Amino acid sequence: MRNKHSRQKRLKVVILGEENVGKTTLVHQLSPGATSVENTDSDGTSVTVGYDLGKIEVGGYQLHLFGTPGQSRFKMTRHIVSEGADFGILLIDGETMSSQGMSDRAKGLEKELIGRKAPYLICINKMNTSLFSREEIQCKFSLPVHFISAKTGDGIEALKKSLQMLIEQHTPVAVTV
Ligand SMILES: Nc1nc2c(ncn2[C@@H]2O[C@H](COP(=O)(O)OP(=O)(O)O)[C@@H](O)[C@H]2O)c(=O)[nH]1
Ligand SMILES: [Mg+2]
Repeated sequence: MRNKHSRQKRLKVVILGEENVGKTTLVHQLSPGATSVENTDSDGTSVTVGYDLGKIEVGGYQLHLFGTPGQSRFKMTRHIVSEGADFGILLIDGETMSSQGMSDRAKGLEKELIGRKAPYLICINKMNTSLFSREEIQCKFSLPVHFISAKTGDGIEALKKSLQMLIEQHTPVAVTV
């Protein structure tokens, strides 16, 4: 049986974002042994229809990472996969960002994290191929954002440190009685 202490150290982190922003790539970059439930579309592209599942250790916490499907038609699956999330990562595509910043769909996903009371980080992916500067992107957001490339691994170590800080801010220290 797991004790109180070990239960507190296991945390569920969900990764939300529209399709094609790089959620699956991020889970596999963070957790090289990750696995994904995917389908291959008629044009040969892989689409997450279930979830991506990875596991990493950050600052003594065991994080179970769940990448969610982005398409509206998989909303129900996303809700099931996100159930009980302790923390979240909202992933945004830094390549296709519009002048308004976050799309309405991304804002909807952010509301889902807020509704679940899951503290979250906003990550801008594909910075290796984005035509926008960090300053141009940051000024579209009210919160500080993280810049990464899930593909090349740029910014991933900094992301892990920020996750650790977020967790430490929101996770009570285990008390042994
Ligand atoms: N240029 C670039 N492409 C990326 C990056 N991360 C992911 N991709 C590509 O974006 C596409 C969608 O990635 P995927 O992880 O399947 O997105 P998901 O639908 O959000 O799970 C794939 O072709 C990835 O190779 C990145 O950091 N830079
Ligand atoms: Mg995916």
